[in-house]
Amino acid sequence: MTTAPVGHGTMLRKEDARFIRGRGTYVDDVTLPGMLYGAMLRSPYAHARIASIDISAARAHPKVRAVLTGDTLAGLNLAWMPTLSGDVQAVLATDKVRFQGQEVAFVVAEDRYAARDALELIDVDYEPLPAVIDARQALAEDAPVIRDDLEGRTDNHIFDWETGDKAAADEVFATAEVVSKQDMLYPRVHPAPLETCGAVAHLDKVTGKLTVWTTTQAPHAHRTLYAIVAGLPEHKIRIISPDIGGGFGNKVGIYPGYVCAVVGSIVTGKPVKWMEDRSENLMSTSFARDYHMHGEIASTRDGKILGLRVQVLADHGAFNGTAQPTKFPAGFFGVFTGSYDLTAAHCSVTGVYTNKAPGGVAYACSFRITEAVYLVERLVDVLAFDLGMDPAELRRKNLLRPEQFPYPSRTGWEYDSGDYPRALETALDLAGYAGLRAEQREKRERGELMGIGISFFTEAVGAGPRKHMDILGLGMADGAELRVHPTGKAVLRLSCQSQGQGHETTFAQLVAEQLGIPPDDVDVVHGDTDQTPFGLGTYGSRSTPVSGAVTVMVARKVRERARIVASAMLEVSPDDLEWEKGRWFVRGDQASGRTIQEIALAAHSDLELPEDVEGHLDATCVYNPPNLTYPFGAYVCVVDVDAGTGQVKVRRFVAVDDCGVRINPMIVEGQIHGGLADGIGMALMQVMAFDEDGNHLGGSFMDYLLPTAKECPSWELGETVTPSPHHPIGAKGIGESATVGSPPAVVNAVIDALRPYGVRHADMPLTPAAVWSAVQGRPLRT
Ligand code: MCN
Ligand code: CUM
Repeated sequence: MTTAPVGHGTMLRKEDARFIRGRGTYVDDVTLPGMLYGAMLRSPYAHARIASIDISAARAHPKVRAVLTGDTLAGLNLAWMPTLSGDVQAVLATDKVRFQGQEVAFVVAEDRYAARDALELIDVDYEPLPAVIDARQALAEDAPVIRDDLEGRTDNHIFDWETGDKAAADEVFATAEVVSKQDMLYPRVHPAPLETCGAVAHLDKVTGKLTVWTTTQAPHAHRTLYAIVAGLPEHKIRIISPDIGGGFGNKVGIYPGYVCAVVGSIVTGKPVKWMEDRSENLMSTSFARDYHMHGEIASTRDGKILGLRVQVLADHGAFNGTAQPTKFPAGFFGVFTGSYDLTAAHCSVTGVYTNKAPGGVAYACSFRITEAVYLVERLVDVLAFDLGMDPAELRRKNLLRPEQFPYPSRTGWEYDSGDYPRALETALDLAGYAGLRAEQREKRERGELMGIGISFFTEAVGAGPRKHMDILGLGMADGAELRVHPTGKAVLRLSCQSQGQGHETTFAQLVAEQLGIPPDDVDVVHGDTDQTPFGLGTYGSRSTPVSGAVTVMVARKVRERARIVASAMLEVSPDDLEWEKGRWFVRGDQASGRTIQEIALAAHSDLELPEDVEGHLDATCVYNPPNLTYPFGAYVCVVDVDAGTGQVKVRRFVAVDDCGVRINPMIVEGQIHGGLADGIGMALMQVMAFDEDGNHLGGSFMDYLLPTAKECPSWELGETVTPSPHHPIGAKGIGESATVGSPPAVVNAVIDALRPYGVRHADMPLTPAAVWSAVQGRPLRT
């Protein structure tokens, strides 16, 4: 491994020094004097009216300090809280429970065990109601109305949204030589970070300041939400996001448990910790996907794709709590035209309530691009199947060409840069595509099932231009502050928040590259609203595109300030100075320079500076991106399927990613490895399933399966580098690319393997049972 003392390049992660020694500080490691513990009582029913709640026995428990119910919260006007999608969600149920696992009462006790024990002493009288579990039944005439709390509500409809040009798409389809159609489900899955969600809340009665240590990907946005919900001024709220043990979107929203910990602290006057267990995490926090999609693709007989038409039924659960920019109720699903040059496209999405947990986009989703990429990449393979064409050839024929960039998509996006054919060819070469097809032919003759799956994806990450994108009215921009100490060491303060992505390393590298100092001389501070500038946080792979950009800008600002100081030191005009990594020197006189460290010290000295220049190098910046960045990639997956058992083995996986300029190639590859494993999980083993009464069937890792090294091949990575034209160093996001791009590659490979059986499509997860059923011609329905 090479190490880069300055700037971009592979270097080991600074944060790993504490992580791999077990020395990180996670929320559950936070212990305060006099701290109490909260536990949540949850609904056993998916849909039931609450007739009564008797908390007297729980209250009488000797170690219990408080019991909160919906009624207690209603007295404080906190029984309901706003969701990130402009809906409301019950903090503790008052009228009804609307999904199994919903929060009903909160016990605060002297220790965790007493809190849990006391939950059993609470007596809730439920009157069960019929539940809506299948989204396809949610809009039926006789479907029970889930959200009767909303005034005038007579059905389970949330929104209708559409994008593209319907008339143009219909015209293309009316005259197309070939139209292929396919229904497909992207099942409900869960981000399942190893660290579950939790909070330690402490209201200091003397100062009136509320401090919340919490698992959040967006500390500043959370602070503003708490301010709105609790009616406290923002400067009286401090959100601290310590080390986070994986987020994957699970830690974007605010959960009832956080609010209850806050109220528990207000009521008892003590710090209150609440940490959910694994089942609570899986059953009640942000799920992902649950998109029922109908796709149609039109083409000429020789495989020129002309158009796409899509209808989606989106299951949003009991409260519309999806996290995405306000104007985008279906997230960025609108990029469903993918990486292809076509004439027209149209899509409509209908959101419905069901008796399931709220949430909706989490799990490395890039705001629903996961679903969009899966849809279009399956459709292209279905078309290849119908045309009898090689799927690589079909993609080759239709990919956008380099000269089409910046490319205005049919649904209103502007792809910033790309060289798609090169990425595809690089992947096919790495895989040895022709050889694989030859091997497959031989195996088929022997009756063995081998499949080769391709996917090509384009993402839109780095939300976003503030004028188009906000969350609850907060524009999607980020700040950075860079302080340079007299000795030339620096502190970078950021509004984004690492959950394992290595920001302490890569953001230090960004500053190091701009200032020409070692990355170890740059300390990165994030995750504390009292210590960092405002910004919207980390999700949608926006840290590099947005916070990365502002980091480079603030470092360049510091460099320019250093130039003025250097000009005073060298007694020349700033215009006569030239920058070389780490120092300013007088043009034409290499020996004359001053290093950034010398300049930093001089800036704090008695050096005479021009009147309008303050005596230090510190700077702040805010960045409102002009556009998203559009990373892309080409994946090839090779599987072997056992026809007797339906078992799928992923034998090889080639991933060629293009995220523009890479800051730290090792970290980028780690992000890709993780996302590829996610893809195998979703494609082959994961689904949040429910029975018809709404009982959750995936409440543990025995039922909800995570892929391990055993299911993963040794990843084969390649890369191309197409810089983003508008990002200051040409970087694009990478954090979700592989999770987005890999599921269709795996599914396409399995379907390709099943070709001898005439299988054209089967829904994820392709468990042995699902594969076996598909082979029998009776695909499973989730
Ligand atoms: N990077 C780089 N060069 C690039 C792009 C990125 O070196 N051209 C580096 C970045 O500096 C950063 C990492 O790669 O250290 C990921 O950067 P980016 O793509 O900007 O993504 P974010 O940092 O915004 O991370 C969010 C993204 C999301 S939304 C999910 S979900 C997800 C993911 O990151 N959750 C993760 N990866 C995860 N990885 C871990 N370990 N844990 C999670 O919870
Ligand atoms: Cu959508 S999961 Mo990530 O954006 O935190």
